[in-house]
Amino acid sequence: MKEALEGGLDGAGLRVGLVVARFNEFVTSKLLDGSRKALVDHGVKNEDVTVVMVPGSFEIPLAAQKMAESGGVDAVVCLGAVIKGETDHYEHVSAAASEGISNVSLSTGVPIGFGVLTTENAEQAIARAGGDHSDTGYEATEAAIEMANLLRRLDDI
Ligand code: INI
Repeated sequence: MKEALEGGLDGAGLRVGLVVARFNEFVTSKLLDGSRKALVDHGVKNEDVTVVMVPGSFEIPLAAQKMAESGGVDAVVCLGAVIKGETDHYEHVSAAASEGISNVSLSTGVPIGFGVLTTENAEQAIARAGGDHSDTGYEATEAAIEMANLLRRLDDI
């Protein structure tokens, strides 16, 4: 059996697009901080990063699709925070975001890091945005880098 292929986390030369929701900005700004840290840690150059802001998580898929279709990015990272306590259409917004983002990735072939938090309350969201639980912005960005590298390797098999 051949060795398993993995993408790895070398971001040198990768062009990355970030789509960030302004809704719940007190969380999404922290997700963006985590994402930027991952990009720096893994060698993605500042000039290779394009950031776009959208009103809320519902709007993320369309902006991600446009970016992915542009041919100008190797990977996209989507960052948003859908907090249950604050809306009765939580299910609709979170489903539209997650299904939409997944569909964009599959239909365009561009890897997308999924950094949209869906939580019961603001405390949980903060904890997962670089607080004491996890750093979803950082992790979603690493996933996007790894998948972009893996797809390049899969072109050669
Ligand atoms: N958008 C979010 O990103 N998070 C939320 O928690 C949220 N809530 O609570 O409603 C939210 N709503 C806005 C939505 O994403 C759209 O921007 C809006 O419906 C306009 O299309």
